[in-house]
Order: sequence, then structure tokens, then C-alpha cells
Amino acid sequence: MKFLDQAKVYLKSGDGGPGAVAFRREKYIEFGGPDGGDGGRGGDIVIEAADGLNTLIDYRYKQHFKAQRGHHGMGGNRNGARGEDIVMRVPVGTQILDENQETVLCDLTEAGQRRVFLRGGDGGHGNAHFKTPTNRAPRKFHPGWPGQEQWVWLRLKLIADAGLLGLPNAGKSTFLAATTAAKPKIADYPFTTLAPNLGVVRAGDEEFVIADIPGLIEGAHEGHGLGDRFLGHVERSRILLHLIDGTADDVVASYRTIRNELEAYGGNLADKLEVIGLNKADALLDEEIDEKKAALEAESGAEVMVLSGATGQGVQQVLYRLLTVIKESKEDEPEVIHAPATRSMPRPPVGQKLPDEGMQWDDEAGVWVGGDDEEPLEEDDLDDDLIDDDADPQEGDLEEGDLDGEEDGEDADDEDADDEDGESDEDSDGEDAEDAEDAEDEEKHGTKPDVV
Ligand SMILES: Nc1nc2c(ncn2[C@@H]2O[C@H](COP(=O)(O)OP(=O)(O)OP(=O)(O)O)[C@@H](O)[C@H]2O)c(=O)[nH]1
Ligand SMILES: [Mg+2]
Repeated sequence: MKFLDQAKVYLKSGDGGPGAVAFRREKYIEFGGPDGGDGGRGGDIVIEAADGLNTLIDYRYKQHFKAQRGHHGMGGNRNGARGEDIVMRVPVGTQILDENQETVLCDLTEAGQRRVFLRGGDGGHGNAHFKTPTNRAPRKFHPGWPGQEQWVWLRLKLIADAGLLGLPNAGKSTFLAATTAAKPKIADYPFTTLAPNLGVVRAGDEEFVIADIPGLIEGAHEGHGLGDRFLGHVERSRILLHLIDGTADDVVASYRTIRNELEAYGGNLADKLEVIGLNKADALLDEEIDEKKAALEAESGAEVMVLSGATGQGVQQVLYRLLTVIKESKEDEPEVIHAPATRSMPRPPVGQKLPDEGMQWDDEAGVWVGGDDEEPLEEDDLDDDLIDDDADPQEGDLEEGDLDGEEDGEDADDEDADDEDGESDEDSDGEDAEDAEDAEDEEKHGTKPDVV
């Protein structure tokens, strides 16, 4: 199946159905009165993260999604039925962005997560609702409230525990094929891989997901090669495996090229933990390996692992290293994938994991500070960071609370408005009450459709 990681779609929730105008007329029954029912609510647009989907390709072929409108009310006080919802199934890791691709409106990171993205419009009242002591036979009804509509971008950011990075031909796909059941295309020309591949590594009882993305070249952040378009797919991984082709003349330059692109990409990528692998060791002499390993270690300041994806040499050690870090990171921070992409972490030296909780890497001094006997200030700093990171769901809650607050506020306003009416217009009758009601509706729903 073709891989597609972004798509622009038009979403519209259903309009509310109109209320009915009807009167009860029955032989031998006098005073029938109005009995037009209310219209039904329009269908919602619901977004659901589905397991087993890896691409947004479905949204290339169908781009407009309109939920059903609510059914109209009927005589005999029958209310209209609700419009049917549209449930959009997207892969886990999909974000919904506004039309300008700037604001993330919704982020689905767990399988089964559901969000009502656009709520259907409420149905309008039928004439039974407008019956007042002074108007016993109203012919008034409400046409229903419109649904919401919006163009949005769907963007998939795969959720993998480890991300594979490197220049083209570094042997990333070979490594993925050797360690997982994935069958990526492998060839000795650059840009064999054109879209990300995922694979599951099974190590004993444990397993983790690894992502292979297309190779990066110098200037990728300016669009060279395939650009840095696919880097987003490793944004949420816990660790990066940076593979360097050992047969290249200048391995240090290869290393630096990728690091520069990570810095240029921004976000938290350059700060991520990184395991450096000197690949294709089978094609190298022992002296070459020693020399290149030493050069890379001097450049990066971290241990460099030697491996060969083709023969399997050193691969187990690399997997073990990745697994240890991923497990520790999951214990420390189970929610890492919920963090916003721009979250900044204290930067440890590449290839090393964070020591005890509460410790921070001091870039200038080049040491870990804090820990058990740290000064309180630093611990506070770190706590703040953590609180910020976790704040997302809480913010959501807050918003809901805010909304309630607003509604309360509106109610209070409405009462005021009623009072004013009473003072200014002494012989206020049912009409005024109706108007006040309309005003209330209008405030709740925002816009006011024409009432017939
Ligand atoms: N000798 C040797 N060759 C390798 C090894 N790993 C990969 N290769 C070869 O290197 C070439 C590129 O390998 P790929 O796995 O396609 O490299 P890639 O990093 O996925 O490349 P792109 O997808 O183009 O970015 C192929 O011809 C592989 O056979 C290795 O460990 N040893
Ligand atoms: Mg490849």
C-alpha cells in the first residue's frame, strides 16, 4: 500500500434539523393546540485512531466528509432523528492541523482514541415549543443550527520507539530487514527508500518498534535530496540509531552532516538520545575499524558501536543498547509521545542516557548537576519542565472547565437582560419573553439563523 503522511480534507458536521409546525386536529377533541416536534441534531465528525493503519492514503481519494443533517421534527410532538456521525479512521500518531498547518488541533497517539472533532448543529424547536399564555397557536418554528465546517490537514507522525538515521546508502534498510520482519527495498544507490518503513524488533519477551526513514543529505533542511520532510516520523521516538557507512572515506564528515541537519530541523531532534553505529564493519579491515571508531568517538564524545547489518556482527549488542534505553525511558516517562514536538529536554552527551531523576546536564560545566543532594532551585527547574510536558491533557480539561464557566456567565447575562426588559418596557408580554429566549439561543450557538 502506498504511504502517504499528509492530506488536506474538508470536514463538515451535520446541520440541525428544522422544527415542525403542526396542530393537533382530531374529531371530537377541542383545544388541540400546537404539537410540532423539534428537529434532530446534526451528525458529528468523529476522528478515531485505528490500530493497523500506517498511511493516510485513503484521504487522497476522498477529501470531503459531510455528516448527515438532523431529521426534521414532525406533528404529534415527534422529534426528528439525529443525523448520522462520520467516523474518520486514521493511523495512530495522526495530528490534525489547521489550514495554515501551524496549530495542532488534535493529536491522536493511542489506538482506539476517539475525538468528536466537529459537533453537529442542534435541531430547531417546533411550534409546540413557542406556545405561550398569550400566543396559543404559534406558527413559529426554528430552522435548526448550522453545523461547523473546516478545512484541515491530517499529518501522520509515526510512533516508533527508535528511529534510524543516516546518509543514503548507510545501510538503514538493511539493518531494519535484518532485525525485523519488515521487507524494505535495499539497493546500492542512494534514495532507495522513499517513504518511512516500520518494523517490530523482538528481543526475548520484549519488543519495540523501529522506523527507517529516507536518507538525509547536506542541505536537507533546505529541501535537498528528499529534504527533511520525513524527519517528523522520528520526532516521537525515544532514541535515534545513527548509522554511518564505514566504507566512506570521511566518517566524521558523514556524522557531522547528519548532526547539522538535525540541528537545522529544530524541535527536539538534536537533543534526543543517540546511539552511533559504525556500519558495514564486514567490509573494513581491523585497523580501519579502530581508526574510524576512534575518530568518531573523538568527534561525538560518546561510545561508537561497530556493526554490520549484512552479516549480523554487533547487531545484537546494538539492539540490546536500544532496548535498555527504551525500557528505562518508558519507566521514567511513559507519556513521552504526548509531549509536543518542540519540547526541549536537558541535553546529555550523545549516546548516554539520563542519570538519576532530578539531575540535569550542565552544558557549560560538562557535568551532571543536581540529584539527591542537589540545590532545590535546580530540582524546581526540572519539575517545571516535567509539569509543562504533562500539561497537555490538563490544558484540555481546563478548556472544558472554561467553557462551562462561559455558559454560566452567559446565563447570568441573560438574567440581567431580562431584568432590563422588565424595567424599560413595563407592559412586556409574551413576545418579549420569546425575544429573550432567542437572544439566549443566539448566545449559546453563536450565529442566529433566520426564524420563519
Ligand atoms: N558490506 C556491507 N554492505 C552493506 C551493509 N549494509 C548495507 N549494505 C549495502 O549498502 C547498500 C545500501 O543499503 P541500504 O540498506 O539500501 O541503505 P539505506 O541506508 O537504506 O539507503 P537509502 O534508503 O537509500 O537511504 C546496499 O547495496 C546494501 O547491500 C553491511 O553491513 N555490509
Ligand atoms: Mg533504505
